[in-house]
Amino acid sequence: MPHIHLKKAWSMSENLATPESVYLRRREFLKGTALTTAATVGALYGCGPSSPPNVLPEVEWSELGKSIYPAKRNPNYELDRPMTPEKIASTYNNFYEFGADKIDPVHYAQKLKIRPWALDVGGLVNKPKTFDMDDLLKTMPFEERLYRLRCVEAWAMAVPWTGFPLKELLKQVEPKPEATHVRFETFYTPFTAQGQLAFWEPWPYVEGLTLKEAMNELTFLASGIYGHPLPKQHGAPIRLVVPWKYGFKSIKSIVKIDLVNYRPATFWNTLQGLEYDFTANVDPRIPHPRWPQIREKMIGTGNIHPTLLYNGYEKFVANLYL
Ligand SMILES: Nc1nc2c(c(=O)[nH]1)N[C@H]1C(S)=C(S)[C@@H](COP(=O)(O)O)O[C@H]1N2
Ligand SMILES: [Mo]
Repeated sequence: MPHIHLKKAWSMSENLATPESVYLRRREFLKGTALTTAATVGALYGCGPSSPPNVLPEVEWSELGKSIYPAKRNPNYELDRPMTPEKIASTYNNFYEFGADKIDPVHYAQKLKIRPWALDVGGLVNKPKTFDMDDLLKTMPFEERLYRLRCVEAWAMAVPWTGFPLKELLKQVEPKPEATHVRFETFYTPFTAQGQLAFWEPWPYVEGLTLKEAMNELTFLASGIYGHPLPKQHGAPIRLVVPWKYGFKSIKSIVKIDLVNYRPATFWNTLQGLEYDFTANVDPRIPHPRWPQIREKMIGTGNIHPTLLYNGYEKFVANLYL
């Protein structure tokens, strides 16, 4: 492909730098209804901060956390590009519960109460269990992994997560043989998470994987980043990280995990099925209606890279899709 063409494709995606949601459609809806108040509109559509805070909000440490972070780095997962600076990664977030702009979560997610935090794991399992965050900190094999995360909006970052493989948790609850998929659910507290006031959106945020995908060694539950507990805007106290799929699969602030025998509905697929499919593997050959997927831009450096099949994690996951 001639250079000039690529350049054009890229700048087009820049101009279309609207968020993951069809913002305009929401606005039209709002205009057409008398139900909304100015306060709701303000909360949902900005009138908010437009720049990062001078100092990043402090992360909340628990006693146990002090013995976990920073965890030993697992050398099996290497980056092919520089790590994204923390200040960039933690002020450019998608967390629609706390607003539709990238800058919103660092400001608004601080309202989220993350302690105590219960994670309910059940459904088609022999040993359903509600894990307190502290139980997990005490019992799980924490390690650090360097992963790239690729958003469908064609930006990417490279960060050190701390956590453990999801399969370690699933083993503890013993999935029944009839379980085929795993369903994940985020909290639902519309009074602290203003984005959830949008009653026409399918809150709470839900996601899903096949059981095979969930058991893959890459599928990670993260409770930390950059050697410390997760800041709230990254999905504290615990979030999924699925590095070979578009970022929207990596659901934040999980309260519930269920083993099921059907393909679960997901937030973005329910909202805009034509743009977000269930599988959502990173694949430069599958065009997206709004963002060309051939290339991606690293936040921070702005460096452009070709998009890699399975986000470059082919050797770990290609066997899932034979
Ligand atoms: N609960 C919840 N999880 C979510 C989202 C969200 O809006 N709500 N956004 C997703 C999207 S689109 C992306 S790209 C990643 C961004 O993760 P980061 O902000 O930690 O970089 O989180 C994903 N997880
Ligand atoms: Mo995303």
